[in-house]
Amino acid sequence: MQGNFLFSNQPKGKVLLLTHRTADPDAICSAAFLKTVFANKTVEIGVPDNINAPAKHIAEQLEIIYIINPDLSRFDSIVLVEASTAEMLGSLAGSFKDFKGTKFLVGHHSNYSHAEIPEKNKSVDAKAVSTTELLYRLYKKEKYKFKPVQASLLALGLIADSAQFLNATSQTFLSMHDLLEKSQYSYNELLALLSQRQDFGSKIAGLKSLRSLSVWGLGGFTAVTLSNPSDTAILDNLIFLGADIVAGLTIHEKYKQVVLTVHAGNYWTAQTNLDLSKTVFKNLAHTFSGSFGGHAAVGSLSCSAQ
Ligand SMILES: [Mn+2]
Repeated sequence: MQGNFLFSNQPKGKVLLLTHRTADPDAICSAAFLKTVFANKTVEIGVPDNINAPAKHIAEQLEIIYIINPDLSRFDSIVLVEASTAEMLGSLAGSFKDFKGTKFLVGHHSNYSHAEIPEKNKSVDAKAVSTTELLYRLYKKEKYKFKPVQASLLALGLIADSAQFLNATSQTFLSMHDLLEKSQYSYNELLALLSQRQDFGSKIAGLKSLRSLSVWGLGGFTAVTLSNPSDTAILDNLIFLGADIVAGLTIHEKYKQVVLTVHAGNYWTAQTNLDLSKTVFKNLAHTFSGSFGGHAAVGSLSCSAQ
């Protein structure tokens, strides 16, 4: 775990907690938790471009207010929440690069490309299953007294990013035990908060993306490929259905970007002992001049397309 600005060097002035593009439950819950612990007068949550269906549902239920594509120049400090590369900031990448205030970063991905952010302004741990787990551990160490809603936010990110404990470590269960005791919700109720309430259009898009699905038996592993999955939750669902490894290729016409996302199940990670992000995607990013992100069980590669 690197330098911990959360206690020693807190962001000053008006603070923006900025998630990655298409914010997911871990990103939105981490930002919402941080909003409750920062003492600054103005702390807002910003989301580049759009938010995914489960994160939107949580925000509605827990009354988390966020701004899509906020004006960055209104703020003195920006804390990136899980936005590990410039590409992950979508249409805000340019204005973040030009931002003159102080920049911070918190997250659990294994690779970060924001070289301009000093180490003392980063709080990252690739061993944490979710950013909320990282925040839980840090605040627990400081003997912080979690309020029920804070415990719920941290638990939600943890359940979501561990794919409902598919990628859990023994630490995840210890964290979850404590968070569940402190949360105002039961485990069932937390799962219901995470369940997607998709609109009609997204449901059709999600189901249609399964038409491109191919199944392969590769070296004793079940592998699934599909193109343009509407949401990365689909990849996790396919692991539940028996895939050991799932690859989705998404083409963002608007941003002229191609994104390859691979999710691996426990069987694949245990058998290969590979960290998808560090060992596979790092090399791919080098070969294709792209940027990579993720962690042991999730890898993503983003490249500019002509
Ligand atoms: Mn995460």
